[in-house]
Amino acid sequence: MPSRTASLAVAARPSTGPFRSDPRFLRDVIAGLGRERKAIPSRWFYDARGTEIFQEIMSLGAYYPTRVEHEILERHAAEITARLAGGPCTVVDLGAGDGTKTRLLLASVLEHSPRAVYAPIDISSAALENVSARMASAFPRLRVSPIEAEYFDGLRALVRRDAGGLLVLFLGSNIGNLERAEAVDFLRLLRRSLRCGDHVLVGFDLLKDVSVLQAAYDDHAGVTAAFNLNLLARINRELDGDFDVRHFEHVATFDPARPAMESWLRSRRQHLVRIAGRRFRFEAGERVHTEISCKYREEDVTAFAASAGFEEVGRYRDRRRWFADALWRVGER
Ligand code: AVJ
Repeated sequence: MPSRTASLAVAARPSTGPFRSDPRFLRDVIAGLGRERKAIPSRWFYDARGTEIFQEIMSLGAYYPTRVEHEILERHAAEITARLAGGPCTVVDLGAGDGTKTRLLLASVLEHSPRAVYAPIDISSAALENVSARMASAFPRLRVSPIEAEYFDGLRALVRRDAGGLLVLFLGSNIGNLERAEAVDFLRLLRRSLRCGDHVLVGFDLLKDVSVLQAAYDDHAGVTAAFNLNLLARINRELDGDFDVRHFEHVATFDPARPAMESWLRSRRQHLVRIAGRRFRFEAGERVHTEISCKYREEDVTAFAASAGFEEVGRYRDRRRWFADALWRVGER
């Protein structure tokens, strides 16, 4: 079970090669569209185009998570790094993106430990090169050690190689794409991959007014719609599909029971689609589930730390309490 969770989280990254498509993509699409309730995992959003559209989402006024977490790190980076008691020697970045938020932390880490190492872990060499180059030019004396690997393989290699303490970043509420049980598995595996005295900083998007959530996940400019619909275009490109993207529309709903925002692609009419030689029938109004973005209460964050076996060292929020970064420490086993 843990290894499945690991690859789930890892795959929330750009795809690997430009020409060959991942065989897991075909498998997930065939299985997901063959189900009674059709679904495609959100990990497949991030091909080159999807990554580009996600960058655009992050620059939207309505997409608050990036902005408010940036605010948190701007306000609290010094406090966070002061909590790291003597460390860390290595800042590990899981899902660095363009590294804008990580930069705020690194500036402060480097004040305490000038010999700190920056180690982004990613399965996409393009993403790694990009963020490594950005960090190296922002901090000319920073030691940058990119690791091209799945998250937990990369961590294992680091822990074996490095004597110093680690600070592992998992920002942006990427954890929200996991169902709760999967998130617990992920955090437990993370905890087990680390040593006593290591720290993690995990971003959680907090529950807030539904109108704010709705605007963020169904923006007026249609960027989130384009992001969601790109999944179908990617299937056409990589899996020999014949989706007419115009026959689908983006739908974002709020489920108060989870609570979570969910994304769907809704078929506007009854039609057939061919993918890799197979046929799939869509009814008018039928929806394909494509993403869950969990929203958390403060006590959920506390419960995650407890069930994964971390000790909470600090929790940092923006002024409106829309987002929280939790700093957890690995204690004695
Ligand atoms: C990258 C998973 C944090 O769930 O908010 C943005 C992805 N989906 N708009 C999120 C996303 C729709 C995003 N994460």
